[in-house]
Amino acid sequence: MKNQPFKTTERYSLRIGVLIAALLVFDALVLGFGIRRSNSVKNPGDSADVLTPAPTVSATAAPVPAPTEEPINVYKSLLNIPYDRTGYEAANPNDGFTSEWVPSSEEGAYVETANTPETIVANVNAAGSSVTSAAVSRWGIPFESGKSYHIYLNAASTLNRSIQMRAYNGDTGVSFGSTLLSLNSDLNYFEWSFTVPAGAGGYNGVLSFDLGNNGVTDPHTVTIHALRIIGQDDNKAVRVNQLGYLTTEQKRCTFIYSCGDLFDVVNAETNEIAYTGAIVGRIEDGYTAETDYYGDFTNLRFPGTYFIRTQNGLISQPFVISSDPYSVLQGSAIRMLSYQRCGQELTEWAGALAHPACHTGEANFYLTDVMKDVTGGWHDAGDFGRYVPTGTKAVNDLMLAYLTAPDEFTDNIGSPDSGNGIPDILDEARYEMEWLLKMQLEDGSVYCKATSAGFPSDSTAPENDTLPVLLFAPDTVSTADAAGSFAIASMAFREIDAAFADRCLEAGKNAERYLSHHRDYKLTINPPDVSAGQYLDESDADARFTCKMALYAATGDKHYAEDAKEIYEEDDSVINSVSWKSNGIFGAYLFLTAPNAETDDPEFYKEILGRLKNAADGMVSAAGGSAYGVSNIMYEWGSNSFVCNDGIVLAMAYDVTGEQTYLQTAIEQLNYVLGKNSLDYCFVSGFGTRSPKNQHNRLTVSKQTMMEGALSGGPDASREDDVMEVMPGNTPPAKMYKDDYHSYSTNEVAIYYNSALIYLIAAIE
Ligand code: 9MR
Ligand code: 9MR
Ligand code: ZN
Repeated sequence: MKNQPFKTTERYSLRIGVLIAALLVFDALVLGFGIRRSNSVKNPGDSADVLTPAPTVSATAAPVPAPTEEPINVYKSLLNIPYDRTGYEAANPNDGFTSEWVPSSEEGAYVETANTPETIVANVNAAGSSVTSAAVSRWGIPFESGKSYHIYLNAASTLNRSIQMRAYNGDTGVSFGSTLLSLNSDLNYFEWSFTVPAGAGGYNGVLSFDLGNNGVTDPHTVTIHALRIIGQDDNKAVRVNQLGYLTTEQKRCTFIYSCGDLFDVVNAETNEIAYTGAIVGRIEDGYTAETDYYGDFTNLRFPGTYFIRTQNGLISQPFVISSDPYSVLQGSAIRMLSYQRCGQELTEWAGALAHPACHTGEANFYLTDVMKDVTGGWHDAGDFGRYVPTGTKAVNDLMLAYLTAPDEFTDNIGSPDSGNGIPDILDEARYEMEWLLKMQLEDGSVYCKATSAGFPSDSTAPENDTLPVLLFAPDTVSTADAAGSFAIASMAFREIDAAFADRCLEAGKNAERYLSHHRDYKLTINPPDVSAGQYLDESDADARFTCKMALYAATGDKHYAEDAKEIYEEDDSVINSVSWKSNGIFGAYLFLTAPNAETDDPEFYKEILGRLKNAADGMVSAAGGSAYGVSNIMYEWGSNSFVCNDGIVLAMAYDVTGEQTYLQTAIEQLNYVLGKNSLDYCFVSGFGTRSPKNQHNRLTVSKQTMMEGALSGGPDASREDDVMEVMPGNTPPAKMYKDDYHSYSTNEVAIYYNSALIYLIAAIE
């Protein structure tokens, strides 16, 4: 006998023992390779016509298959989890397959199971007194009132017998129907449908195979193979990146409760099953209050549009597998910054968001007579403020993204400067840099922000905002932040515009000189009569460190690196993360990628490399403990930006070390914001199947339209606006989000949220 189990000519002579042996052989053969199903293997849920020669059961008995029929539809699904699980297993001791098909015995019966994800193997050792004395059943299947369900399976028994298949409500016991299957030692195909009566359904449905005494009492083995329960096609219990996955990289989905023993990746166009994997890794996730599982389909590398469907029929949003799933998003995310431009007319390119130039007058240095032109730059977020700590973070993300992956950026994203021969990402960065240069004083210091004294009403259009723009006092935080950006700009623009690069470098050196004469931390905060936004950064050490490292990278002048070393030796926590608050990792990365750093100071180089790896390792381990592979555990204001910022750190660690785990974990961070999260939400407006439409942004509210490509702040458990105040008391942290423009603590847009997303995409693609 050949070890090809599913050949037509042999199908009726195939004995169960051989089948199992063959499955194991095939398992071993495919382990480590993706399984692409042949065209002849159809998804039973959608292509019942190709399931010939299915010996279908009517209510009572299985018809005998006609001998002329095509190959029996034995589902060739196999346990296949061939991915590198390093880094996940350590943090997740529950990883691994647990069958949810459990045996039960009473009235003298005794049944045991030995299941794999694709096959239920039940040894009926004692049959008891009736057919229901022994059973293998699955609880917790959503069988909803009025809906029809279709069961597909192959089954066999070592002794000829009939078994009973039965569906019922596990809470009330109300039956939805039953059918008998006549089994023999051949693996035969069956299908059965039932409809849940009105009012009888529920989420704790049960499908049971009754294996007790039905005339046969000798010990025997019943095998149920390739079982699928279809009929939940509107029940989204599987979370995916709604944009899609890169062909060559890790691909994972999360199941928000127990959805069966296996999942299929279904081709959305042909309805064929392209891949089958096991559902593994049960985890109690405190942030979502879910019991989650995950699936891995990394080895499916055929481009296409797919969705996930589990053994119990629960599905995901559609997604693509492609070598280029994020480039449209990338362009749109950059264009979002163009929409945020202040002091410039937004012309036709901006569509419904077009508006005359705003905030064009001179700004007044608060409580003085000084007037200054600081027009330009981006509106920070949903307000019109322009803040140095966040403007610098945003522009750094853009310039570093460009420096890391210059070839990825085009000049045709449809932003105002497209087609000028310069990559649009640099045009956008320059718009902010020109503003930042205006924010600098002669002594090198930098005003901390240009805002009105309070926020205008939510529906104020930018061009109609008449509140005077005020400048607030320079401080060391903003000066150090700006110095870093000036130095980075001198590198990013070097080849495109050397004169501009020189201007930026001079500004950076000037700011750095100011800082060396002002060594004490100083932060400007809102005076009592000012209620504008503010960014309360409690330390300037990270910014000072990064400014020195950026100048070192830009000039090669060793004394900057020596200064940075001094700052680091005084407080090594400067290397920690990237955000508007803390940007030491930018400094570390600039040092580690500077041409001579390793030879200039090998010891220090090692030290800094170790710090960066430490930070990234912490994120990898946190991600391993998350059902969504997400490292962030702070569901606070701007949480989606924390996720992207972690992705940046991981991507930088990958860039410097080449360690795959860092890249994989970075990808998981992107997956999270694009839909693989508990809310089944792609947090970028205009992308994915479910995404925000009512973001907090005065521009979109005033124009009564939406803006594409903007990342929402995301869940914030601290209830910091009226909408969140009234969220139900038991809402878990990761679900504290609402697509409501009044929810500025969860649904506001911001330049530094988007920029982090832009960097992350650039680093991954
Ligand atoms: O629109 C403002 C937003 O940009 C800020 O993030 C937020 C917190 O500073 O404040 C928003 O403005 C609100 C103000 O603080 C209180 N009145 C309602 C305003 C918006 O609805
Ligand atoms: O991101 C800021 C958050 O950490 C603060 O808790 C919040 C309240 O002050 O302000 C956030 O920043 C907002 C800023 O004040 C004004 N522009 C929009 C910012 C993002 O919502
Ligand atoms: Zn403006």
